[in-house]
Amino acid sequence: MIEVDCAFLAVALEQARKGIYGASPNPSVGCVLVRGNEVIGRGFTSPAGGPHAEVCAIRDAGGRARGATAYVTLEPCCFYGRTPPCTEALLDAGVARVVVAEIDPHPDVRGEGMRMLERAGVEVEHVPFDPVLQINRGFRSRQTRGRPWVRVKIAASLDGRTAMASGESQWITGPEARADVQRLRAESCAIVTGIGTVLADDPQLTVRDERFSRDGVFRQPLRVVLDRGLRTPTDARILDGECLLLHSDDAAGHSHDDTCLWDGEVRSILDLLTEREANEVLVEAGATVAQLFMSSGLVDELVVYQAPVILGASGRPMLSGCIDTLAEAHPLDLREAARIGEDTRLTFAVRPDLPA
Ligand code: AOF
Ligand code: ZN
Repeated sequence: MIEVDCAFLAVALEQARKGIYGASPNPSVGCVLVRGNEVIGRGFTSPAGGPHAEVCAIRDAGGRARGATAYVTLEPCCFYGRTPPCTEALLDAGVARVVVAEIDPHPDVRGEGMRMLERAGVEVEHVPFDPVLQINRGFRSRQTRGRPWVRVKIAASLDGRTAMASGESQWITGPEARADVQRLRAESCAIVTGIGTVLADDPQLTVRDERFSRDGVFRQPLRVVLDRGLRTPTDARILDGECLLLHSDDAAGHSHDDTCLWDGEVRSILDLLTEREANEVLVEAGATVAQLFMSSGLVDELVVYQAPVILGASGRPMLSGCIDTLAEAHPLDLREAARIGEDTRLTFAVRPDLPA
């Protein structure tokens, strides 16, 4: 039975994957309704305010849901948020059995969705299915750790240089790697960079790849500039769209309307982003900001795109910090090495995995 359950949870996971570029701040959830081994309805989470996966699947089944089994990647919600509880929708539709892959870590749910269904006579089963956990690591992090899931991305040469001494850096990695970075951005609710990068590259840090739009609409991440002195030029491209400038208390004013006082700590950036309901955060910056994050103990993943080129010892380093003894070296845990065009993408876990 567990094998059949996992097979249908895998179909539900395919649905959940369709929602990842649009669901935040909600988790992306997939749901399939099954009757006699036949999938009769499919659904995934709509952008915030829209129907959840279960409601979409029930609608897709067009009145055939009575007596069916619902396979959901996340426990059905049981409270009124922006939308009514899915537990009620499942009961109204007459679903007989619900199989859940992950308990919803939201404090108003945490098993209560399952208990509520059970009390109403529905057969409920929690079948832990690890492949679903990755999709909502950001949502889970925010609910259980009170901070977003954090990824640092660095593009470097074989000898670990990110730019020439002059700052010249476009482009070290190839077009395929840069297209892959579009995916990292699309998965992120916020992107953090530094004033050095803004002044040197005038980046947009937006998602522009059609693969990540939904019906032609892009969900752009909030861009955050660590700009202690508020030196971001008023015509900087990063100020187009949602952008937050973090500054110190002796900074002069700025005409931009979204600025915030910042004490220089990574923890306070993450507190601010948690308040803004950011699930996943991407750091795309130079050596100073990358160092600030890597040394904070608050980074979950490091992604390095390594180009087959040597830039030499005068090039800029990946991180600005100096380490004197091997004992103080930063240990990393290599999770994946993949070839992306001519480059290599190395994915490292920086902290232990989140508890499920
Ligand atoms: C589900 N199915 O597809 C998702 C769920 O404000 P609302 O009404 O959109 O509710 C958001 C909460 O619902 C979110 O914090 C999380 O606990 C849960 N997400 N639940 O049954 C879904 N996305
Ligand atoms: Zn729901």
